[in-house]
Amino acid sequence: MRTQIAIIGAGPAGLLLGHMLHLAGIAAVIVEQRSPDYVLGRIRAGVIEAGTREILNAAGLGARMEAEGLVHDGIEIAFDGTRQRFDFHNLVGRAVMVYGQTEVTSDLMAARRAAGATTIYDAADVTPHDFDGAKPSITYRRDGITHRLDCDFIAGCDGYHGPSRHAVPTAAITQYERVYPFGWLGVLVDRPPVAPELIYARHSRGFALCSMRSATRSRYYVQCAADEDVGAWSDDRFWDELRRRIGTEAADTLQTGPSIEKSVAPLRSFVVEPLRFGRLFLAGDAAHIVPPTGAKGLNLAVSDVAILAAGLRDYYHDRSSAGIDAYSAQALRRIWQAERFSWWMTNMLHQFPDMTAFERRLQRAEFDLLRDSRAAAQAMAAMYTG
Ligand code: FAS
Ligand code: PHB
Repeated sequence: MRTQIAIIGAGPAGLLLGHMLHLAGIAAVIVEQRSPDYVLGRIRAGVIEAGTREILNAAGLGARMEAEGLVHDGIEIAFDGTRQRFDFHNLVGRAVMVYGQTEVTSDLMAARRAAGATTIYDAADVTPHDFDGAKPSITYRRDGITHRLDCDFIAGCDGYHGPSRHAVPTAAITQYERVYPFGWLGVLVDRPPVAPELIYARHSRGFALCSMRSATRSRYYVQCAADEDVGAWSDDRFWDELRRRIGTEAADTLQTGPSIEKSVAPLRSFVVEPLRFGRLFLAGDAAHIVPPTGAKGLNLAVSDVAILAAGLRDYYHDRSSAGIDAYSAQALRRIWQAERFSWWMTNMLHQFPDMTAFERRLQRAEFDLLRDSRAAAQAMAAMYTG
């Protein structure tokens, strides 16, 4: 089989890239190791930045998001029980959209089906080949048969554990990483959210986040050990711990119920440079990871793909390689700003096992600056809303 762009991974990055290329009349085949249901079953991001909302709408993907998503003009940060609201509309004139990654992925899958474009699910041993030459290809095994897909370019949208980045010779790639000494234990519950907007809570027992997916479905997180055993957490134990961390006002209004999903996510900051290796491009989590504190992961994947799709459009429409040649440097500028913001939010709000009294006091100073300085609050709001 042959196509113009072979995309590895049918997560948000791969599906959005496929959609944008389809709109530009460029053929792409997506090869995914899991089933569609498995991909949809992963509970991940919840906040859509203003820029991401614009990109999805411009690509004709925003109808259900605009109909069902929740527009939020701000967030609250609770610091040792004191809650402070940050009004994004007043600070930077922007809002965010609360709309789960599962829904974004579902909308992307529906668009791909409507386009009649090829997505190969349940593919094993997906491997990129010869991307340092002029005739790249990928191979994969399905139904006991090894298939080869010849292409002009390969887009590695296969997430942190995918094969694309690992296929690059180590001498050609630089990795930057910070692994955090904790994780997030997340719960999904069909109960109304505890507050109309997200609450990020810093507490001596650890960080907590009150988020949501709709007016009747909430998403909560508590900081936990990086290797936490999710089986050791009954729902009651989770709700008791969450109440301790979010302050009495929120704790008194928290509506609990049976969890419909419960999982532990490790936290790391990670970037590889560059993002292009001959005819292989890396995008999304295959290229970078941020701690979810800043709600940047999904949004970064979207901005990578928007830059890459524009470059590939110029290549095929205008025979200009300027866009794809500039992809890595352009994407990395945005990536590193999101990495800094996510690292900063994570350092301000989490308990670190080896934190000194001075560092603990600095966390308070960071919060006080946000509360007392409009300029500092505007900087945070600008980064959070994207
Ligand atoms: P994805 O990982 O979503 O997709 C990669 C795809 O490639 C997957 O479908 C995978 O099955 C496939 N793949 C992997 N190996 C393959 C192979 N060998 N062959 C073929 N296909 C292969 N972001 C936020 O903003 N907020 C959050 O709260 C948040 N929580 C997260 C929790 C977890 C546990 C994780 C892992 C991530 C979380 N993220 C969060 C970040 C997340 O939303 C990612 O940024 C987003 O999924 C990035 O999308 P992709 O780059 O498409 O990567
Ligand atoms: C979520 O709703 O899953 C969510 C929201 C904001 C974050 C992280 C996760 O910063």
